[in-house]
Amino acid sequence: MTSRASSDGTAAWPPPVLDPAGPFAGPVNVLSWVLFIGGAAVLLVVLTCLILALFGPRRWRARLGGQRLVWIGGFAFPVVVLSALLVYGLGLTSHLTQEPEPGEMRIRVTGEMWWWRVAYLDAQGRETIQDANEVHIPVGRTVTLELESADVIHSFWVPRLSGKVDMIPGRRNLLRLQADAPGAYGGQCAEYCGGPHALMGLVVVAHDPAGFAAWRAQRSRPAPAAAATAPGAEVFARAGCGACHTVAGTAFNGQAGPDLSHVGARRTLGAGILPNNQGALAGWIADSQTLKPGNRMPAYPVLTGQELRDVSAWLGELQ
Ligand code: HEC
Ligand SMILES: [Cu+2]
Repeated sequence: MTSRASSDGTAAWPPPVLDPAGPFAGPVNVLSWVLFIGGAAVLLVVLTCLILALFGPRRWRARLGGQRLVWIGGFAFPVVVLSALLVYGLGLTSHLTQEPEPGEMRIRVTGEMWWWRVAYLDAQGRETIQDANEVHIPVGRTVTLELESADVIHSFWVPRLSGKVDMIPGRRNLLRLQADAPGAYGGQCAEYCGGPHALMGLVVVAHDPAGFAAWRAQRSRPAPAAAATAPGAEVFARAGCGACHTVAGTAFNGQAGPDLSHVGARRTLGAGILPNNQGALAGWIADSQTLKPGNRMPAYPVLTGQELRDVSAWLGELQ
C-alpha cells in the first residue's frame, strides 16, 4: 500500500468528513447530521412496524396489513418528508455554488486523470499563476473555484472547507470555499474516474493574510533563468521530461503533466499520495507506476542512481 502524506502533519488523511473548518462546510455538516438522524429514526419506525406486523398482537397485525398504511406510510409520508428535506437542503447549501461576488478571488481547478491542474485568475478571468495538486488561499476570505475537467468526470471534495461538486467535461461548475484558520486541508477526487482514482488527492493550504501575500508575491516573480544549467536540468532534458512538464524560466513547457515550476514547495507528490522530500521525488521518478499504478507518467528504469539524485535535487530546489 502507498503511504499517504499524513504522517508529517501536512494534511490529515483521510480528510475528516464531519469536522467543518469554515462557513461553507458548516451547513453541509448540519445537513449530514439531519439526514443521518432522520434516516435512523425512519429505519427504527419501519423496523418496529415490521416486528409488530410479524409477531405483534392480532389487532396490530390487522392494522398494519391494511391499505391505509400503504397510502400513508408508503406514499404520503415519503412525499412530504423527502420534499421538505429537498427544500431544506437546497436552502442550506445553495450559496455554496453561487456566482462569485465582485472582488472575490477565483481559482480554476481542472481535473485530469489523475491529478489537478490549478490556475489563479485575475479580475478579468485571465490565468496568472499556474500550479498543480495544491490550492493556496488566504484565511477568512471566500474563494470561488471554477471547476472543470480535461477528460472524464471528477469530483472536487475538500470536506472541511466546502461541499462536493462534480467536474464535468465541457462545463464550468462553481464551488465557494473558505477556511477559518491557517492550515493544510486534505481533499480527494470523489467521483470514480478510472484506474488510480482513489490515489487522486489534493491539499488546500490556508495562509494568514501576510503569509498569503508573501506566497503570491513569490509566485508572481519570474523564475531565475540560470536554473537550467544544473546537472539535474540536463538529466531532465535528456530524459525528455520537458515533453510533459513545464518548469518556469526554462525551455521545458510540456502540458500533459503537472507544472513543476515550484514542485519543491509542494507538501505532497503524485497528487496527495506521498510526502514530498528528495527520496520520494527520486522514487517517484524512477518508478511512479509502482507507487501509483496506471498513472500517466512512464517509469524510468533507465536512469542511474546518480541521475536520479541529480534530477530530484534539482526539482527539490524549485521552490
Ligand atoms: C508522458 C508524459 C510525462 C513524462 C515524459 C514525464 N512525466 Fe512526470 N508526470 C506526468 C503526469 C501525467 C504526472 C501526474 C501523475 C499523477 O499524479 O497521476 C506526472 C508527475 C510528476 C511528478 C509529481 C508532480 C506532483 O506534483 O505530484 C514529478 C516530480 C514528475 N512527474 C517528474 C518527471 C520527471 C523528472 C520526468 C522525466 C524523467 C517526467 N516526470 C516525465 C507525465 C509525464
Ligand atoms: Cu478523478
